[in-house]
Amino acid sequence: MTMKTVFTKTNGLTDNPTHYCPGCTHGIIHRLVAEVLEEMDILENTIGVASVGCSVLSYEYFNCDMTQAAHGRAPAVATGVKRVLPDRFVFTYQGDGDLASIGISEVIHAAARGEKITVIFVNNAIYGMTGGQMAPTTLIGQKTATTPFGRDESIQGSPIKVCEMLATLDGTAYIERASAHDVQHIQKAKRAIRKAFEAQKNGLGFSMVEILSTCPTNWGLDPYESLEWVKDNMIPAYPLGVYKNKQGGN
Ligand SMILES: Cc1ncc(C[n+]2csc(CCOP(=O)(O)OP(=O)(O)O)c2C)c(N)n1
Repeated sequence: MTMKTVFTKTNGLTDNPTHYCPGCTHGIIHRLVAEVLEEMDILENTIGVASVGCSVLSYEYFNCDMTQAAHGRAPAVATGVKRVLPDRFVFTYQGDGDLASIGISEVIHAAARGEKITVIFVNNAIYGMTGGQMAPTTLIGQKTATTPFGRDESIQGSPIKVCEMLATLDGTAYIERASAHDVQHIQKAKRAIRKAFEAQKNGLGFSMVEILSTCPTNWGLDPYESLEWVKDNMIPAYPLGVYKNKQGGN
C-alpha cells in the first residue's frame, strides 16, 4: 500500500529535538520562520541572531547561518552583520524580556535607523527562562514570580506596546502583531513573517513581527488553557493587525 505524504518537515529546521516545554509556541514560531525562509528560497542566504531567553538555543534549530547576541543586543549584532553583508537576509529572534526590557533601546534605535533587518518578537508576557518574573509586557493584574499579587499599574506601570511604539518611527517598513494560539492565526502569523522578509528584500527598512505566545510552565496553566489565555487576555491588551506597511498591499 502506498502512503500519501500529508506533511514534511521544512528544510529550514535542523533535525535537533527542541527543548521547549509542552504547549510553548516557540517551536511553532520557529517552524513558521523556517518555512518562510525555505519558500522564499533564501535559507542559504540568511543569517539569524539568537537572543537570550528560552530561545537562546535557536541557533541549534534553524538550518541557516546563526550567531548569538548578549541579552537584548540582537538588533545591534544584526545591524553589524547586515551592514557588512548587505546581500544577506538578517533576522533576530527575541523574547519580550530580551527585546522590551534590557534590549528596548537597541530595538528602538535599530528601527529609528531603518536597519534593513527583520525582528521576530515572541511576546509571552513573562520572563520564561529565568522562572517567570514580570516582563515589560506583563498584563495588568497578571501574577508572576515578582508580582505575586498581580501587576499593579500604580507600582509597576503599564505594559509596553512595542508595535504601536515602533510604528511611529520613520525607519520602520513593516510592523505587524500576530498570534500563535490557533491554526487560523498561525497561518496569519506566517503571512506576516513573509511580508516582513519581503520588506527586507525590497530594501524598505526595518521590519518586525510580534507574535503573541504561551508560557504554560510559568503561567501555571496547561497547554490548552494557555492558548485560551492568549485569546481571552493577551489579544484584548495587544490588538492584532498591521501597524505599518510601507510596501502596500495586504
Ligand atoms: C545581562 C543579563 N541580564 C540578565 C540575564 C538573565 N536572563 C536570562 S533570560 C532573561 C529573560 C528572558 O525572557 P524573554 O526574553 O521574555 O524570553 P523567554 O524566556 O520568555 O522566551 C533574563 C532576565 C542574562 N542572561 N543576562
